[in-house]
Amino acid sequence: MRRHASVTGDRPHNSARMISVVKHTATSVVTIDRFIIEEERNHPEATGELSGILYDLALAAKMIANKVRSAGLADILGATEDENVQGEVQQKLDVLANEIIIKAMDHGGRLCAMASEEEPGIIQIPEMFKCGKYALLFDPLDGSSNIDVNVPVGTIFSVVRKITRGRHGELEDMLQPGRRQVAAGYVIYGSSTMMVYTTGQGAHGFTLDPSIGEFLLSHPNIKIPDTGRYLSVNDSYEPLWDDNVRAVMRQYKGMDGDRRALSTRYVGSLVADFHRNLLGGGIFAYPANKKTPKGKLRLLYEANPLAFIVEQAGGLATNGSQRILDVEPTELHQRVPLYIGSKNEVELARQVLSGPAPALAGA
Ligand code: AHM
Ligand code: MG
Repeated sequence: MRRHASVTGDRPHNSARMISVVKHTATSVVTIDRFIIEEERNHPEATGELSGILYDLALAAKMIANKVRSAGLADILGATEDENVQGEVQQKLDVLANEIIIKAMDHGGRLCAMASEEEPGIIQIPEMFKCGKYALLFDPLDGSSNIDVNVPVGTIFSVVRKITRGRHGELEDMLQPGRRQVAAGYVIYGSSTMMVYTTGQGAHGFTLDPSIGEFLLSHPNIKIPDTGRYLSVNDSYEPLWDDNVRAVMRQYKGMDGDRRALSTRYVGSLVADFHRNLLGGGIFAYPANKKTPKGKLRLLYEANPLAFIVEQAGGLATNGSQRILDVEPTELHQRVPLYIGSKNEVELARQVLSGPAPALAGA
């Protein structure tokens, strides 16, 4: 298992006044629960509600991991007849993962509402439960078209503070720019199950030890290399891209300019592509194209949480002209072009995409 520098050794990003409370060596066994508690101690004003949300999400992740692992055996592969709000056919595991998260999160008294990529509107907290001061947004099972072929899938989540006054959460609570997130993370159900999250004190990764059912700290304070090795993009949309997008892709591939060519890797599961690039360095791009002028990925459920993590790891995320975390959401299921990963690669995308249309060789 890969180990990074210890938390005590690296000062987390944006909290100069933070005290280091997590004391461990590279071989210490630290559960996610203990890590969350120790992070919370950096905030004497904390009520423990955010920590509670993270525990519950870790529990939901374990339950989903269990379903994903036994998917082939349990004969639950294949599509249901329902279509989700995006007009896509839902896989059964999407439905299950959605239900697991709602059931794990609705009764804790910490959330005022939820929003899921699989549901058209806000999910309210049932009347019988207390409402809290946070809202949760999530993509229960990203990359679900890969389920049938045993390719990694993932869960992505984002937590924001409630800003409206009533008991229940409202659309306004959900439509906050990503820079206001208080926590975000993802779970990758791959050769092992990993959860990576941030509360703005660095990005930390935990690997599930299935023998004891615990997430253990395996990747404290993740840092993405400034220059990447990998390019993750679906090249089959090339005929539909505009010239600026083609120009930046040619540079990534070493066909123009003086950069070393990146290696292409595209799983087609955002979480898997993002995770590889976060650890190894690289850029994931889902550009706008003529058929999907706003791109495919969702600002609130996919781009914002991963942008929060990548920035905490020293990387960047842009839609081509604007930092993802500064994009003002106007609707729940809003899509956004996404360029996310190593600083130097994302910066190149920003420069080329916000510049004048280039004259392409052979165009
Ligand atoms: P989903 O949330 O419906 O699973 O769709 C998102 C997925 C991402 O995981 C992945 O990066 C992308 O769609 C792949 O799209 P494409 O097949 O167009 O390359
Ligand atoms: Mg998704």
